[in-house]
Amino acid sequence: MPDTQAADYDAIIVGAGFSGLYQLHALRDRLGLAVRVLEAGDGVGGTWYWNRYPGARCDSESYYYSYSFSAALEQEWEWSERYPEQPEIMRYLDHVAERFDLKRDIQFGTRVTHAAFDEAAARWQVTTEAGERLSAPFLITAVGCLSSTNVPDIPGLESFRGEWHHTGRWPHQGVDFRGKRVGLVGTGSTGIQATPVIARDALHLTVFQRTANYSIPARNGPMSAEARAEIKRNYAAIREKSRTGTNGHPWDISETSALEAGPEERMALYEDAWKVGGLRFRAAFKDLLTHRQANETASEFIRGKIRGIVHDPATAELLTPRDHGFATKRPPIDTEYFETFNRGNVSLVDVRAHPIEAITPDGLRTTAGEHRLDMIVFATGFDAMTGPLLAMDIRGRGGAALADAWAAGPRSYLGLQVAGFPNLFTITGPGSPSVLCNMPTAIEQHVDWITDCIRHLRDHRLARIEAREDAAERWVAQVNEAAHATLLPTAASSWYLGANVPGKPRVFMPYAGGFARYAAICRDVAANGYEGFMLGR
Ligand code: N01
Repeated sequence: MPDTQAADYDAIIVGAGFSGLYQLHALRDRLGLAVRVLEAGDGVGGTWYWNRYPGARCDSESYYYSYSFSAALEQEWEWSERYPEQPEIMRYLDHVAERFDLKRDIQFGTRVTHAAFDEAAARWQVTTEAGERLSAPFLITAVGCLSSTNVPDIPGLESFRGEWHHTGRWPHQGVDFRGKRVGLVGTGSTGIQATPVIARDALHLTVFQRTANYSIPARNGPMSAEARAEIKRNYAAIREKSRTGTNGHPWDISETSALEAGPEERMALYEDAWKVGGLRFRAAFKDLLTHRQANETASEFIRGKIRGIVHDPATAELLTPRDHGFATKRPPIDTEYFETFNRGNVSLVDVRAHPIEAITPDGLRTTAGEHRLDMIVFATGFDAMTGPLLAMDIRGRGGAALADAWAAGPRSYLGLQVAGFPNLFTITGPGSPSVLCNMPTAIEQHVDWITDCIRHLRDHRLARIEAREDAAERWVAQVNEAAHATLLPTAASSWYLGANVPGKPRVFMPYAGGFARYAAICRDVAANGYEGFMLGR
């Protein structure tokens, strides 16, 4: 490591996606701090910078998958579609970065490899891959929940003669599928978005499915000028609804139980929700995520839709999820996913029944035989929530490693801080609603809380804040309790539980008690003098 003087700042932020950009604006422009953002990519965007795969589009609707902190920004930006495509979100975030003059404090192409808390100086010492050293009293991770890619460890991958890509590290110049036999591994939200788009261009697409998934039609379409104007007139109310709801989305969850509705009424409501499409299908009844039988009515409705869409009964059956309930894993939404299996150039392979054994120079071999491929796309997801944090080798008091503190799964207080790691804040960290929520809503709440907390410390001439071990202990129990009050932990292969990464501890990571309830807890904690934290000089 070069023996150079560390550059000093008031705060260092890691990541320049939705959270890092807003955190920079809040600390620099509201508190007047000297802030440095370190970003591995060559541009802003975070997860959207890396996830450029075909069909990449947001599952939250554009008008609320956006910042609310600036009314002027809300009024001037024009979303073109119901769900924004990856390039449109990139244009939006680039616009935000320019409009608030953020880029001058962002260092691109800079990956953080090490961060250690120097107790004597009460400062974080941060080291980058290039050996650069920076220091600041506060370290804020804005690294996203789904940014550490999970490429399965399949023997023989290095021998493959064709191209292969993970969707979360998609080449900037794009990929040409024309005339190619493409294999796609994975049928989560990403695989379900990519399948119809790849199938349009490829000579042949083979989808390798381990777990069949429910999916709801997105019903994407252009946003009319009238719809845009109406939204802009109502933005304050829309944001208020997002902040006071369960998932940070601006809509109500039905008050009706799926079990109390008669069969005809229930069917009619599901049909209506299917027509509207999108994630709000989940809100059709109040108990879809809390009551098994209620959940089964939604699951069975979607199974019926799959049977109705997919012509070949064997393919339809294989695409039909039976091992988990609807939305117990993060529900995908799609544009003609199931319809794509009616195309002549698409086939489906069951790698649950016949697991993948190896990648060969010419394709992929399962226990049932070899599939010859020119290209492989891994839509195999992420080492979610903890992966990006643990990749940085974070050391707290006494040199203790975050990896050791979290050896049995993540432990935090409010998903904001970890005991033993003073002045480290984790935006949308494990233990917060984060991925169960519309992300910008969750991000803004965290950034505002962190900003207010740092303001409080400065106003009171305090230098440190650290979560107490007993408070973290109680919070971990609350996170567990909230998860087990729902059906969410029942899906065996869910990344919410870390189940998709071999060897990862099975712990339900996000807080499932609802966004509004969580935000109220955070507010109360601050109002009660940062209860559960130790503050010091
Ligand atoms: O990843 P996933 P994703 N052999 O983990 C399979 C967000 N997102 O990238 O279920 C064979 O959900 C795995 O199978 P199984 C959203 O929150 C948002 O799709 O583990 N298969 C599964 O089918 C989402 O939930 C948007 O049995 C293997 C798939 O790969 C999250 O990102 C768009 C395998 C992985 O699914 C992650 O979604 C896209 C193996 N060895 C994503 N390993 C928007 O809103 C894994 N699989 C824009």
